[in-house]
Amino acid sequence: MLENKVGIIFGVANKRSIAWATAQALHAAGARLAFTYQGERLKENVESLTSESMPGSLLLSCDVQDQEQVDATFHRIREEFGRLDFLIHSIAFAPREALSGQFLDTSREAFCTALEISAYSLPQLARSAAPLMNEGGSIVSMSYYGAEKVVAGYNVMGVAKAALEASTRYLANDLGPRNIRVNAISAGPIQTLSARGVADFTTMLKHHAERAPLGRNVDPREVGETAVFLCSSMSSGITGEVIYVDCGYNIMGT
Ligand code: NAP
Ligand code: 1JT
Repeated sequence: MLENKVGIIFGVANKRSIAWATAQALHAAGARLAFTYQGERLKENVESLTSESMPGSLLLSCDVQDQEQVDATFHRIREEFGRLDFLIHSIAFAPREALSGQFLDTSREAFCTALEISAYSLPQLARSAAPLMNEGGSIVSMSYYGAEKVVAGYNVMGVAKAALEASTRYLANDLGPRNIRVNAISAGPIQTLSARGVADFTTMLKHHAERAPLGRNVDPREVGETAVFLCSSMSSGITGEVIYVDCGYNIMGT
């Protein structure tokens, strides 16, 4: 479905990352991929993951808080690929202390950091990617239900995801005339590095599975396959949307 397409994926930290499940699905669909990781610490992880199944992938270090690294990343993409068909944004961060207790107590610093890394990075990366998407393109980011409804403990990340989802709509409007589509996937809870250490995450997973119409939690592969759909021409009429891949959890009232 994605033969002859080239794309870049931000946010593989390890094999549990949603970005990795997405990369595997995109690769299986025939796409050529570039990966970015944050700092040398994660380089080995991404190298060992890609070396077996996707040799020849382009690996680049990129911290979105450093504009020079972002510029260098897209410079390399232009050199190596000459163009881009899709971009996967699968990055988020908030200081740990902001993800427990009350949202009321969020510090200015925690708020700004969470919004900068988790939301501002979407327009930031889209701005650099768009000039490479000469034949149209697709930009996909990862959101969560806490953007829309209060989920205890999600706190400032919920506010950041609300900004990410609104950014998706404004970017879709800006980039639509260039045939670049921008969508978000709202994934159900998945046990990843980010989720690890979140108090009561296991309880949350259980509650989610019990309440969801499908009676289970989402498999990261299902998120990846939805990303393939959003990057392919099968979704050519869809932009500015938030698509729930959560086993139906979000439709429930009581
Ligand atoms: P993950 O594997 O920990 O991925 C998060 C990624 O963000 C990591 O690769 C992390 O790198 C990267 N990142 C953080 N700060 C960065 C920066 N300044 N520059 C570049 N990259 C940075 O966790 P995940 O669960 O797969 O998260 C991926 C996305 O899915 C996030 O947007 C998350 O909010 C979203 N999501 C997750 C769930 C869930 O339940 N897990 C549900 C819905 C949506 P470092 O490890 O180096 O910080
Ligand atoms: C971050 C973290 C972003 C955890 C995340 C996230 N997006 C989804 N999750 C999983 C999650 C986390 C909480 C939650 C529900 C789901 C951790 C640190 C950095 C960014 O609360 C009910 C807290």
